[in-house]
Amino acid sequence: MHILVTNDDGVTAPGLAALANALRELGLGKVTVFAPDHNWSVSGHVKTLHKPLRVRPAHLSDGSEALTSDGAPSDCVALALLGVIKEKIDLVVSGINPHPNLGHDVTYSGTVTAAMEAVIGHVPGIAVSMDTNRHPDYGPAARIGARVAREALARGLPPYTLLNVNVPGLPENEIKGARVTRQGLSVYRDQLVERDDPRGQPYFWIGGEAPTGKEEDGTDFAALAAGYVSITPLQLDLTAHDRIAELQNWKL
Ligand SMILES: [Mn+2]
Repeated sequence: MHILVTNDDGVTAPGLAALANALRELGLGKVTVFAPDHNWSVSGHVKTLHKPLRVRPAHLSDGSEALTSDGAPSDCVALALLGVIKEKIDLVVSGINPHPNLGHDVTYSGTVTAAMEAVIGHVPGIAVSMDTNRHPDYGPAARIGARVAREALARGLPPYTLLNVNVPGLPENEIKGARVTRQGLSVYRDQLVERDDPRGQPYFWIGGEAPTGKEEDGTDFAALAAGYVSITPLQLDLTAHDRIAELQNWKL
């Protein structure tokens, strides 16, 4: 098996090295790391079509070898699957992001959209995030991510389906287990900051408090709040299927 590891925090981020090492330690097969050359957090699902992309060798925070590019996380995955990496790729794992990706975060997240790009390329994708504000050690999330990867390789994933894994910020012996969840509802607390630049022209900055979420039963938010790993199967079909019949009655 051949696993591609990427992230959205850049090739030198410690969560990337932790994830790659945990996957290697599990002995699932060859692990190749190809990640952006700078931080693309909250960059969304990017496809760079209007400028060339460069690929060059790089090193992870632990000194091990990787590839990097000036493209987005999803560009790195696309480049790899399109042939920059010659060997067939069986699984893409993205992370470990140092902050959770829950609820509506998923389309903003470079970590999750890298896994989305994998499934567009017909390769299973897994995104792994954890709450390092509460617990800075990537070890538990790395080992959990590797175990999810092992299961995904053994059992396969349906087409166009990815797994969004979030690990609570707790020591490993305090994590209660894993729950399979649905996407919850994010509560963003963004506030507009308006200032003047040095030439007196106004600029705007999206500020405000960190987002929270509704901890309804069965959701990713509830699992994490209760000390469980959250594993949400996501699909790229965003259709609101139960609204189709109603819309068909509109006078269009
Ligand atoms: Mn990030």
